[in-house]
Amino acid sequence: NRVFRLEDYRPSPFRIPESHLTFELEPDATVVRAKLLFERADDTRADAPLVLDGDELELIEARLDGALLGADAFTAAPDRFELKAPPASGRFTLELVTRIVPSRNTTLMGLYRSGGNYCTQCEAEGFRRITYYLDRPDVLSVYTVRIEAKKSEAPLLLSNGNPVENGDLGGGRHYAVWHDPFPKPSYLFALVAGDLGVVRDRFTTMSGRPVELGIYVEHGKENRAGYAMDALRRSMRWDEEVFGREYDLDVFNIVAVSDFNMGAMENKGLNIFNDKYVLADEETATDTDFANIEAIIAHEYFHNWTGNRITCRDWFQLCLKEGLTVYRDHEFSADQRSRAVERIADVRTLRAHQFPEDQGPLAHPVRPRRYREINNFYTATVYEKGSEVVRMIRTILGPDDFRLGMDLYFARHDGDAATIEDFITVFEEVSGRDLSQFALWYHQAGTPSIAVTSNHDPKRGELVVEIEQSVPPTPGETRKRLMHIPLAFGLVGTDGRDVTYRSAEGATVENGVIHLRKRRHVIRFSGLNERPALSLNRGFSAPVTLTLEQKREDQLFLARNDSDPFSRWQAFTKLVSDALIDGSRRSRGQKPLEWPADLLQLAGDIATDGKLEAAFRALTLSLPSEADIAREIGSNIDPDTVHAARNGLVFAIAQANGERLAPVYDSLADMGPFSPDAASAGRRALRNTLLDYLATLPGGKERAAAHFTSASNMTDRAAGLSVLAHRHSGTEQAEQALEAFEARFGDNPLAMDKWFTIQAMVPGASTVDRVRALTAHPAYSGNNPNRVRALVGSFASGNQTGFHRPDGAGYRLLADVVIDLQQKNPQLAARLATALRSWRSVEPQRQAKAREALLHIAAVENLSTDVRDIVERTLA
Ligand code: DPP
Ligand code: ZN
Repeated sequence: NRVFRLEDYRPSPFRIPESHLTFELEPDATVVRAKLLFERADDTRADAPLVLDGDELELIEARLDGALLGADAFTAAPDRFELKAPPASGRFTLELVTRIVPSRNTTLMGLYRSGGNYCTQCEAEGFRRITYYLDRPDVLSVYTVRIEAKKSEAPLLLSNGNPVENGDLGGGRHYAVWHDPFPKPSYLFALVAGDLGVVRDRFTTMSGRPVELGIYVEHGKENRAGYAMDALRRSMRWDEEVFGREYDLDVFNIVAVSDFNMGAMENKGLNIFNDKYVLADEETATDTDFANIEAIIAHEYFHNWTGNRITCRDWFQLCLKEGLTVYRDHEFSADQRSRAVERIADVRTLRAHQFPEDQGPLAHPVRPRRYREINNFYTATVYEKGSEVVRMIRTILGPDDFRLGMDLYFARHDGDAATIEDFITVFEEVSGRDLSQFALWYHQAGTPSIAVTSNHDPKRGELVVEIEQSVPPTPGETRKRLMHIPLAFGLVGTDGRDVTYRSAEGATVENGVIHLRKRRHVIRFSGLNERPALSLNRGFSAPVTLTLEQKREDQLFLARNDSDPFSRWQAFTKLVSDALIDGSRRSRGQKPLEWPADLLQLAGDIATDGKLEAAFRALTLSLPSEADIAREIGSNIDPDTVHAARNGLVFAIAQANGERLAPVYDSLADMGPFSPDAASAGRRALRNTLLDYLATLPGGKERAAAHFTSASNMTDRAAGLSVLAHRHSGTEQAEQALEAFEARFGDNPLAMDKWFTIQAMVPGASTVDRVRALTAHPAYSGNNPNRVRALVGSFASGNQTGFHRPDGAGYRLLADVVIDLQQKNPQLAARLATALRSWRSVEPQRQAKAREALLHIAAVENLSTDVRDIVERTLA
């Protein structure tokens, strides 16, 4: 199948200034009448035919300027419509009537049914499953949408833009008309029809425009939409205050649906959400759920400017809207919560998801140059690394020029389908800087690696820092160019404060940032009589892997004293990682585990340091995951030894500090009414993290059981259950807790997802069988993406010892699920299959089994493009 290449981009030969759509909704036969006004774009051949995209469409009728078209005037296949000789004037109206079957649409792309309602998902190429169209993001059109449906089945009729008209059609049917005055690409089209409850609010924009807000959920779930509404109002205000962006329609609606491939979708004026990212209350949602809701509500809302008002020229530019919008939602969360804690959490996510992608067979640049299936490029690289690149632009320019650049971007490109070059240019113009070398961050794949040594000369009062950069080869890119890497740093004196130096030579050093541009820099900091500790890549200013030759005493010192909390976390985590890598090696060699006493002591000191934010302590004490450690080890991994090492360190920290930890745990006991705010969530996080340690000590099982039983919110309850199930698997307490949870939440699918995930994550060889058995549980559904991800997805990506069972049973389970899903829901199946992407880094026996599983999938006949693309790239 076909490969799409960036260099093949050509502007569309036609524009569609107006699109008038009428939907006659029926679950088994929906008729779509599209009346499209076409204009030939002036710079093309006047005799070129008009070719429209389709996907599984059935054409009923075609009219040109009102006249029925004869069969010889066009060709229509399920995936393509061609008007052979468009009128010479170049301006004409084409009316196309198609029939589609929402009830049989299991791909969750186009128009489909979820929970008895109609909904749509059109990004990236789902609109062509609704009608024939120029389904590409650089064709912008003003949409008027008329929806007709049975009143009893669909009292609610929504689309993009503002409501203009509604009425009765007789025969129990009614209609509504929506008009969106902002030209938009087809991927932002949305329609929802059904019977839903609503929560309403109002927002007055900074210029005084009133906006009606609505969040639509299944009846009876309205009281779980309050937090999402609050997050929406805060997002709207924040975008005004921080980016000067005002909302632009009379209404803003959000609809929560239970069958959704992504987190949510930013359709103009009508966001459609996975209900997991709307519904929350203390009884059913964890603090993590609340934080995710806040972030995703903000993300989709922010797309109104970065994505909708300014969209992408083509799908290669996906990061133009996604990386930038992730950057904006990260900033929002940092402002709403604790900046340091958010940064640590974001970096953990980046390293857990983007680094393995960048270091494996699926590596691609933030702006890819080729794809076979665009659905497979909604990746951590495009999103998370894309956000890091924007963040680096701000680091290089400083906040004022960055804001000027953003203002210019909005002013210059409003209404455009833009490119990464457009984006970079505005920052070059406002700052007068040359960002051409920096732009490699968009064009070149792979995680740059930085090696650093430093040497202090007391006689000269000089600190000499040698820094070398390299970018490892990635698939299709063997030779790499040198990057412009902004490394934030500090030279930390004995009191923990940064010391000042007289001058720095050997690289551009400005505002606490070293700008690496060459392969090797030797930087001389002068005026330093005492040797400072080097704190490097502060705040993770550049997404690189850093090898810093540093004295252990400096690492311990920075972990205790660096004035930058992120750096303290980083220094501690580095010490822990090194210990865990060493522990894995010992475990592999069947040697006893040994841990440095100063590290155990440090962990206890952080846990009990009341001057540190609780959330920070919790994040620091939740040690790198087994997958993190495996990634650091890099090759020939035996996940069982990694597991043994990590468990061993948790136990050693608990043993060394247990007497200090228990009082802290007790002092954090839940008091007063629940609040999802960051400080309260931080206290719960710390208490729950401490429980995980204390659970390994005598009496720990009973403590965890009491924690679970007395929990008054889902955060504590799920944490208690998880500690019981993971640290005391198979015990009566664990089994009873699982049963109690099921009895209480059996009819709440989102809560049951936690139950599935906790069981899927039970370490050890027998979990494969448990996961297989759970696929037959009545609360499970192999058709619902949330269920599949909760059970099979978390098993494959989060359970190192279970998934990598030496006999390959974990890989086979994943392959079976992927094969079962690959036609029904190709997008979801392909996403699941990426869990095998790091197969070459495990030890040879497991590698062989993983390869078998991949080949087993590859051998399936009629493999969907999505899955074939992932499997073939993974095997290549
Ligand atoms: N819905 C996805 C997102 O907002 C794709 N646009 O990131
Ligand atoms: Zn997005």
